Amino acid sequence: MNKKRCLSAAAEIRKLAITAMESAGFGHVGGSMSVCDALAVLYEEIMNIDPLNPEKEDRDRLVLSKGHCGPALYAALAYKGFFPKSELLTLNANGTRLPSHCDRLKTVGIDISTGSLGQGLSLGSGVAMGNKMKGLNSYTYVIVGDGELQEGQNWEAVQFIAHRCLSNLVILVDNNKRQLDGYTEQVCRQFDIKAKFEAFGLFAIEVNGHDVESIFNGISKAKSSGMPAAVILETEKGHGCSFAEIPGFNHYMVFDRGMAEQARREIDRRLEVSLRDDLQ
Ligand SMILES: Cc1ncc(C[n+]2csc(CCOP(=O)(O)OP(=O)(O)O)c2C)c(N)n1
Ligand SMILES: [Mg+2]
Repeated sequence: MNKKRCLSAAAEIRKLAITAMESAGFGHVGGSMSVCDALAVLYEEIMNIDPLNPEKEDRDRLVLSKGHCGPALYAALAYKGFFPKSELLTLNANGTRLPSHCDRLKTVGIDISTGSLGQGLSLGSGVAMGNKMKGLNSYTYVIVGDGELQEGQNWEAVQFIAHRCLSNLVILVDNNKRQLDGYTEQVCRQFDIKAKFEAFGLFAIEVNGHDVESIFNGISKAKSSGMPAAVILETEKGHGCSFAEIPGFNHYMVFDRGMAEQARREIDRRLEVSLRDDLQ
């Protein structure tokens, strides 16, 4: 993998997501930031997609089951050229093609509509099953939140995924330890997420969800296991956005241009540091 390119992509996706939410004046900053590094690796290094042919049949699919983090996915799609970056400024505005939550009928590059938590894995398993039946060489990646995993429908889907041996499906858990109104541990403990997936017969691996190399290696191992797989991304809610890296409530934030500008400057500075460290 090209680490430098992934680091730059992650920084750009973070900045674009902040810019999109800045235009609305608010947004799901915490969960959007925690998933940016995974989106960078997926779209830059892993997924077979073509922005010039977004409907090609054998493309890889992405289901952002935590659909409230649409701005992060829109940022990744704009970064890849699915639509102009300037369109990000229409986030959530009347008549926009970029609603706050993902809508496959509105946005080019979105494969599945999401926002009602708990359903993306079931939908993704149907997509993976259909593609397997068609004999397509295509992977389906489903990103779920750790709070979202409290919903029982997920585990029904995991059972189905194991039963049908859907080795063309990779679940990515954004384990940012927080949900809407607090720490997941306090709201409803997840216990050992990896052990739970393994108990259903999946290959499971934990990786540092803010380290592009670890993410890449984790997804590669998941794919080469030949089994349905889960990659648990150990992340921090709000990661990389200075005003969201706080211990209190950072799920949904109202912020102004000054805060956004400061955050973008900080992202540039951190990117410079990581690129320099990487050269040493
Ligand atoms: C079925 C359903 N119930 C409630 C909500 C409201 N809601 C939006 S985000 C959220 C918290 C999600 O937490 P988590 O899955 O951990 O996501 P993240 O931390 O990545 O934002 C909730 C309860 C929803 N979107 N769908
Ligand atoms: Mg969470």
